[in-house]
Amino acid sequence: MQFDLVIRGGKIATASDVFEADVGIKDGIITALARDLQNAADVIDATGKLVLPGGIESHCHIAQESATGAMTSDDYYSGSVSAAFGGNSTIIPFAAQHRGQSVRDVMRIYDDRAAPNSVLDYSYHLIISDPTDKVIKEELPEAFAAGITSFKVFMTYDKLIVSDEQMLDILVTAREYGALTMVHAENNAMIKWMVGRLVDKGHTQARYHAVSHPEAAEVEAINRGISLASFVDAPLLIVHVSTDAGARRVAEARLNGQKIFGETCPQYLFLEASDLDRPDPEGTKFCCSPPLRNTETQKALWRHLQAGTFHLYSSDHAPYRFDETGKLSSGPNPPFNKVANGMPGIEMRAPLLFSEGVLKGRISLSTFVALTSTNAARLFGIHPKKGTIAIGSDADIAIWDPDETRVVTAQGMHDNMDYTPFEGWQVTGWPVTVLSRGKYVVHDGELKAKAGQGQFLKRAPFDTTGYTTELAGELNPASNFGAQIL
Ligand code: DUC
Ligand code: ZN
Ligand code: ZN
Repeated sequence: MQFDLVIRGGKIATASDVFEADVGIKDGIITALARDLQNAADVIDATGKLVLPGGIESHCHIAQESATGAMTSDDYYSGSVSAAFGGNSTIIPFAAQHRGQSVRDVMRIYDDRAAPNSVLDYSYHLIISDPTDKVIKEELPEAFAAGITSFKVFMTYDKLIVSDEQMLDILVTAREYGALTMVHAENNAMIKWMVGRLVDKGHTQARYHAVSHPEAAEVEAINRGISLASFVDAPLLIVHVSTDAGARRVAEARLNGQKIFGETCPQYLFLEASDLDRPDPEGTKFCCSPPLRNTETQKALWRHLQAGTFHLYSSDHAPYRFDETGKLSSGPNPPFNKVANGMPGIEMRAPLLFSEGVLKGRISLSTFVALTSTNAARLFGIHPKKGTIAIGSDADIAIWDPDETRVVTAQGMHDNMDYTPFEGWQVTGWPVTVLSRGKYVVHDGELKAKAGQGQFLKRAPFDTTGYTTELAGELNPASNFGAQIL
C-alpha cells in the first residue's frame, strides 16, 4: 500500500495499550499499524518519541462573552493554535446563550466565529441560560440534530443560573434526545451571602475570592445536581470539581449505577489558594471559579484521578488578560467580586499532567491518554473517529518528546494572553508534532496549519450502554396510577 505519511519507530500509547509500531496514514485516516511500513510519500522519524492520540480539550472558553459582557482574549484562531501547541487536535469550547437570545442565533454566531478561524476540528457545548418553551421544545432538538449533543447549565451566577425546575426540563430533554448535560455546580445563595458579608467588612482582596466560594457550596450543588439528574435518569457531567467531598459524591453516584461523571482541571491539582495571596492586583490572575483550594485537597484530587473518579481532565481555559480588557476591567485594583473568573491553560494542560503525572509515576501513560483524549471522545460522541490510534480513525496524532524539558513562560505560550499562572514551572515532556487528519498542524516548533482548516464535528448521541436505567418511581406510569409525566 502507498501511504501519504508514515510515522516510523515510535512508541504508541492508547487508553489501553502501549506498543511499538509504525503508523501508516492515507487520506487523513490511519490505515496501518505494523512494523517496518514502506512506500510512504513522507516519513516522520519518531524514534525515542511517544505517538499518542491528539488531545481533546473539551472545556475551554473561546471567543465567548462572559455573563458580564467581557470577551475572552482568545478567538478561534489563537485559541486553537495554542491548543495545538499543547498537543491537542480537537477543541470543544462553549457556545453561550445569554438571556433573551435564541439558540439558533447563538449557533450562527459561533459558527461565524469558529469556521473561518479554527486550525483544529471543533464542536461546541451549548450553554443554556434561558430555557423558554421554544428553546426546550424546538431549539434544543434542532441543535441536537445539528450534532451538538451536550448542553451546559449553571447553578450559580445571577445572569446564567437556571432554577431546579428549569434544570429538570433541560435534563429530561437531554435524556429524550441522548444529549449529555454538563453543570457548573456551586450554590448561588451561599456564595452571594459570603460575598456580601466579606465586602461589607472591607475584605475585598483577591484572597477572599477563595473564602467567598466555600467548599460546602460546591458539595451542596453537586448533591443537588446528582439528585435532579438521577430523579429523571439523565446523564450528568459535573465540570471542574475542586473538592474531595464533591468528588466523593461523583464516585458514589456511579457506584450506585447512576450516569454521573466528573471533571477536574490543572489549576486544582497544581495551584492553591495561597497563590491568591500575591500583592494586589497580582492575585486577581488566580481568581477562578470554583476557586483554588489547599494542599490536602490537591492530594485528594490526585487520588481521585488515580481511582478513576474523574473521566475528564480539562483546562477550563478562560483567558482574561491582566489589563483593562480583562482582570482589571473594573479598575486597577478591583475588589475580588468584580474580577472576571478564569485563567488560561489550554497549552499547559497536557504537558503538566505528563510531567507531574506520568513521569512522576502517579498515573500510567494509558491513563494519561484516557484523561486527555479518549474519555472526552467517548463522552462527547466522537469516538472512535477521534481519541484513539486505531485502523479507521482520523490521523489526529500528537508526537511527544518525553525527555524535552522546558521552563514555562507567558512569552512561550501561543495564546493571546499576557500571563500564565504556571510561569516558571519546569516541565519535562513536550508535544513536538501535531497532526490533524494526517496534516501537519505543528511541526519542529512551527505552526503549519492555516486559519479555517479545522472542521465542525457533528457528534453522536451520548452512549448509555453499560449504565442502568432507572427513573424515579413516581415518573413511571405503572406505579403512579397511570399518569404520563414524561
Ligand atoms: N466557570 C467555568 O467553567 N469557567 C470559567 C468561569 C466559571 O465560572
Ligand atoms: Zn463553570
Ligand atoms: Zn469553564
